[in-house]
Amino acid sequence: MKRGAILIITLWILAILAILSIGIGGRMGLELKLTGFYRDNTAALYLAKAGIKRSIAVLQSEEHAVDSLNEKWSCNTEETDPLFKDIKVGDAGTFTVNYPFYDKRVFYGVQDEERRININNAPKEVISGLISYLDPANANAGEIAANIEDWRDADNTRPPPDGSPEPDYSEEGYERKDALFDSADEVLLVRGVDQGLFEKIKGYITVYPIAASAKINVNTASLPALVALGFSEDDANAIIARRAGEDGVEGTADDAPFDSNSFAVYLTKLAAPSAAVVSYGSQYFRVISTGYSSNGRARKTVTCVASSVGEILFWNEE
Ligand SMILES: [Ca+2]
Ligand SMILES: [Ca+2]
Repeated sequence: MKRGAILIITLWILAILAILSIGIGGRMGLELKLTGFYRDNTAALYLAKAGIKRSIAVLQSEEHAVDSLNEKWSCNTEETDPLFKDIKVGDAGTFTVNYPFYDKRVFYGVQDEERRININNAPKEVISGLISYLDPANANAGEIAANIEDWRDADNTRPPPDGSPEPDYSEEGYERKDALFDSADEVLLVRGVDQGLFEKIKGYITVYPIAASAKINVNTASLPALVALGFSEDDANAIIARRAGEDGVEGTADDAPFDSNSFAVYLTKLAAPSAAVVSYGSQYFRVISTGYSSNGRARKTVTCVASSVGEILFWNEE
């Protein structure tokens, strides 16, 4: 009788222990899964960061007096000299640094910011020209460009001969910034810029460097950016055709970038403020690097803007 009771108690204890261990086991399984998830994500992030480091190293190794679309930082032909595509890092995984070129090709490399119109410092005629070209039905391009200039400059009156007060934003419920743009979408706060216009121009504008002056590289600028500078569409197309070389394709070995001598004939066609911002090289670059964990479970993209000497101006992880 006593022995039977002990047996039953023992069985109960075993049953309870079994239930407990199943519970702990389940918990451990979840925790292992979470740890694995964390490990894969961390690996992917650091792989993406490795791509940023590689990009900056390539930028630092290059001369930037003349920068063109076929240089190794811009468009890397991975068969001969893989720098940016599916680069293996130990057993952790790979990174790829790439971006879509204007014609939808994928370029393995980074983009210069000087191919875009910098809304922090471009002459207002250039900004107006960009809006007119990308949004031809917009009758207020000149006024919007003036508003953008008012937003970014420190004073509160328009330059002479106008001299009128800059628009005030009390109706919108905020104040005019009177300071440089920190991000491109901040331009949505400027009077006259709505979502529709922003969608049209956002691929062609930058705020980097956040500074009172910057250049536009005619060796990398898009057709809209060249027209914004003041070139006719024909001239802009001729510039692109010339720099593309004999094969007519940009980013290939036969590209023929401009320097100040070969561009002189075009430079004379520009008004003085536009001519003053033309350059043939670039100093700021946008790097989009994606890391992939080796088991294919995680991927992370780091986007950054860096100077040619490795200074970081913008950083985003997702
Ligand atoms: Ca102002
Ligand atoms: Ca070419």
